[in-house]
Amino acid sequence: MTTLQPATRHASLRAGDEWWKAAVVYQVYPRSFADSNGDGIGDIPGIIEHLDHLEDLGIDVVWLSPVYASPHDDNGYDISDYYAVDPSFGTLEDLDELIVGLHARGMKLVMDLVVNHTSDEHGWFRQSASSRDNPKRDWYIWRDPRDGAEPNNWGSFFSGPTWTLDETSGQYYLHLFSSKQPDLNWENPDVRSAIYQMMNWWLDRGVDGFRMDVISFISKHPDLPDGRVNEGASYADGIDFYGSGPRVHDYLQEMHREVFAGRDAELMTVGEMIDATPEKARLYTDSTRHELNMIFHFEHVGLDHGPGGKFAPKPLQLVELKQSFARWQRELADVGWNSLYWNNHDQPRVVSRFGNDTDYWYESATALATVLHLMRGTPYVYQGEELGMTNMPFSSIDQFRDIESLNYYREATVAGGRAQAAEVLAGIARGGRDNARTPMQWSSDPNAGFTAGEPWIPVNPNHADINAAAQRDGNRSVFAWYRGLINLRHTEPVVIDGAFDLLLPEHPQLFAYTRTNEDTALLVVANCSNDSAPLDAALVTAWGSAETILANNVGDRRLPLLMLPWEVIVLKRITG
Ligand code: ISL
Ligand code: CA
Repeated sequence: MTTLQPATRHASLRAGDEWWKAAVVYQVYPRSFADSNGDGIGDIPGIIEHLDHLEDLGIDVVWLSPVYASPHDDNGYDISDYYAVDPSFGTLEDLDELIVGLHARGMKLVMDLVVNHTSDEHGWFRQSASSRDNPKRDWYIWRDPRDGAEPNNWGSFFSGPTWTLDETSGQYYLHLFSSKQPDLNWENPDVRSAIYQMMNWWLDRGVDGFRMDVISFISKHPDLPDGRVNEGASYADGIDFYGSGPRVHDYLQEMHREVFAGRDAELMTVGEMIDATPEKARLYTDSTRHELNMIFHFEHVGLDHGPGGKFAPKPLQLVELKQSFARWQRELADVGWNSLYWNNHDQPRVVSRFGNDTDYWYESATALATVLHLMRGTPYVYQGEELGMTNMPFSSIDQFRDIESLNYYREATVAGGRAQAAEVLAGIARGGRDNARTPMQWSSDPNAGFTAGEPWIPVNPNHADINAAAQRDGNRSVFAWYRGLINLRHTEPVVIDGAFDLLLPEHPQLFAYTRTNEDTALLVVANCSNDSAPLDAALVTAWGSAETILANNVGDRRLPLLMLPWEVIVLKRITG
């Protein structure tokens, strides 16, 4: 068993390289991380109690999902005050203490920035809705009815139309997400400067950057044209008219001038972009354009969506997955930078989704981690991923909390009747976001050590087996494997700067690639299937004499003629 070694920070960074190119980011979803006061909701003091876990893992940056004041229609992605911490999460002083605690351990804090929309309970929206001539009316997107109904035919991400009628003024307001998440009008310069001011306030307070929620949606096509309605759908997908809209690059460059210029060397920015293509990503992340350091695209996490969407999934084709990654690696090789992720608070757990969470739980969790982490880009680890946390065995609708799943269930069962209910439930059980939001599994104690009270969402019953306490000290654990991968990025320059080349692109089981720079070559080969896979004899010959086995998750061996199910091997050769 070749075990990856624990962390040494950043020995692999070369002079002139941006620090975040050698960094690994860990996402904390505060509601589900650790509850310090027994109210069943994770909070900031709970995070502070677990800083050792993050330090042991070796991560460089924490991305904290929203902790701002919020009515929690969408678990904090609906903000009612950007300058306040929600009491359910703690206080501003707690947040200051978290920043100090992270900085003292050499880690940074990146805040979630949700500025495509606010809560409808934000003071700005309250004023905007108060009358047609309120000075903040134009801070949101208001339109007259069209033929007595919605101004256009766009559908919301959370079911239903993107428009809600305000009875008082007789106008509709736009919301791409829930009706409690009205979209801000970025066309208005006062909106933009209020946002920049708020961002500066947080940076002055010591935060180290932002993960920008659906930031490619901030510039809408001025006419808000109708979209095409797919067969069987009630509403159109309007993304062509708000995804990377006409002024998005102006806004991001202005944001850079107003917020980041002069202090961006120590900071990090990453934008969430559902509509991103490699071509768009190059524009957003080309460092000479001064927009963002990197983006999250959705291509690889859409490959198992069926024609009916995320709640009607189809099997993943490994060949498509590899070729998608390879294309992004290639397109952002000379301009821009990739972010690498399997999981976040919106995605089902990868070991259940693309791996095998029963027969090959450890092997598939470590194999998938390895192929992701050794590509070029900045890897993101979502809380619990480092433990191989799995999807939740949901069996009834009252175990769900997520507005997206609940609205979808309501709409689909109304449309399809009771007969459809079981099928719809199976769909949200597999594809729903609550899979990522069950509490972090700290121990085999009741409620997985997450809370002394009643958790806001059920704990996965498998916490008796899968938990941090059981994994932290062992060598053969998913946690130890992640720690090793993070250390490899920190110690091997080739992981950061090496050229990426996909091998065996058409192979249906093996995910294999090399990374090469002027003095080192790495070979990564993973069998991403439940069956053994013969290896190409030429490859075995070529790499049979490699000096170092960096990692193997089934035993201490060089390239075999037959890769076991979910086996992964990483070899290193000095070439220069
Ligand atoms: O994956 C998705 C598309 O169906 C959605 O789950 C998700 O809403 C989308 O990825 C946008 O995500 C971000 O903005 C939303 C928020 O609900 C998500 O949690 C956030 O990550 C609205 O702020
Ligand atoms: Ca709490």
